[in-house]
Amino acid sequence: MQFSSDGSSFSGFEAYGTSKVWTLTSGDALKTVYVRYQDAAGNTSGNFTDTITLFTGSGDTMPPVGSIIINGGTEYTSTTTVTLSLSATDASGVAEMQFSNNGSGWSTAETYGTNKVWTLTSGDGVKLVYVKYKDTLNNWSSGTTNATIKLCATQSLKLEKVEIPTASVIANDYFTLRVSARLAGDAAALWFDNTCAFTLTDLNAPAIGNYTFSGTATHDITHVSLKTLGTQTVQGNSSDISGISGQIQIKVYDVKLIPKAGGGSLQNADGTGYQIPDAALDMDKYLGFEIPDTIPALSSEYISKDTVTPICRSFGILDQAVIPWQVTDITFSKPVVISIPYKASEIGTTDESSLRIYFYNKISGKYEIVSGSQQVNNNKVTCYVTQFGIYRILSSSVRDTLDTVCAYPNPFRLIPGSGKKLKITNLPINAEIGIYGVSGEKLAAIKESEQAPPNSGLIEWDGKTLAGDYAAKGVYIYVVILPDGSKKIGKFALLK
Ligand SMILES: [Ca+2]
Repeated sequence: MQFSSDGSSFSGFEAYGTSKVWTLTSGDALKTVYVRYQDAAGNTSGNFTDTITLFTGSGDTMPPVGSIIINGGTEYTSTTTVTLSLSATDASGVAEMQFSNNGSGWSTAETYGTNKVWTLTSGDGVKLVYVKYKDTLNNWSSGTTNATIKLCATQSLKLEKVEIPTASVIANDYFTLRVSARLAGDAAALWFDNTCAFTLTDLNAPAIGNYTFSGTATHDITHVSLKTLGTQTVQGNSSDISGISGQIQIKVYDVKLIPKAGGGSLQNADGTGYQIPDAALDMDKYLGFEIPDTIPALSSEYISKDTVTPICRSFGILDQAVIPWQVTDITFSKPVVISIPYKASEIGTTDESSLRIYFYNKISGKYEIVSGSQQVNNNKVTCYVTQFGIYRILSSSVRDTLDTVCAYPNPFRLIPGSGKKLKITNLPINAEIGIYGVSGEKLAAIKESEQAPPNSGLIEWDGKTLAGDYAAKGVYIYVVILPDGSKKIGKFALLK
């Protein structure tokens, strides 16, 4: 037989016996002893082994070396229950482990393993978990091995406008937006450590930059402003933990102090605007506009058609002394200009040139088309008015081409006193017509914008000449002329 401490370097063969004094290698550790046997014919066996731990109190004094990972290394946990992943090595083998939340008070030693469910101390913040490992020779590591995780029970963000009124603002006015982390049930969090990003429905407003919370759970963002009329939403989202978010809705008004002398103008980022000439006011006034929360419904207005979504503005004196703010009507001593914008999504397939501004008559409860010429360009409609109140864009029956213009009835039977009129319809904006005899004499000149109601794409002729007499029977020519010079000529017969 022969012996070895490492399985490769063996002692010389000696006579077989049932016991043998053998010297282990030095150093406290788990030791293995190898033996091989040979029969009389010289055949040698494989290795046979046994182990024994050498502990002399000297030798292996090195504690295990190890590591700890909390919840697979994620940055945040929303609960105090976490899973620890453990790893340690030691020359003598790793035997036990202990844990601590503070590095001084330790859990009862337990058999070494690679997983452990552990409870953090309560209260949001950065949490440390410490581990100590012990080898088979009772050498404990020092307990400085630790890992961190952020305990964050925040479920949502709360966004508030600090200044009163909390849900209204004037376009371009600065306000302070308070962002706070909230626990379940909207309770205020005491600690928050996240980066938050903000989005606004008001695409004209300045962007709000990211903010990184690092401990405190409330932050005031100053100098925030909105620009576009209507109810705008500011949304905050945590970039670190998905699902932590919050939003606020703020209604944007616009207003300006307009002096009696000289007048003035205001235009919002959305295109809504007014121009007040000199001396249209009896005194200096804060004139403004808003998108009303409740838009009066359409009843049976004459030749009008609704847009896909209501396009409405309330113009008036803005009273900020009451909450919610009030926009009150005002009458001017001379015409002022108003403009109302529209978006493609608001009008759908409606012919843009048919869009007109209507005034909401609060007494009759009906919309009345604003008389006089109206301009439609650059996605807004502009007209003259003599009072502020609720105005709305509707589609009238005016057309954008001369192709469908027609006169009826044809023949037109003129019966003086009957009230029957020749109608020329499907007219474009600001059309004018002339009616001529076949020899070229002019019988009538009529502007569509001066008809009652105007801006309806319709001109009516009562059969009277410029001299005030009824026209004689015969064939007549009508010529439709547009401001750009384009013309359409048609004929009709007049009977008596
Ligand atoms: Ca050791």
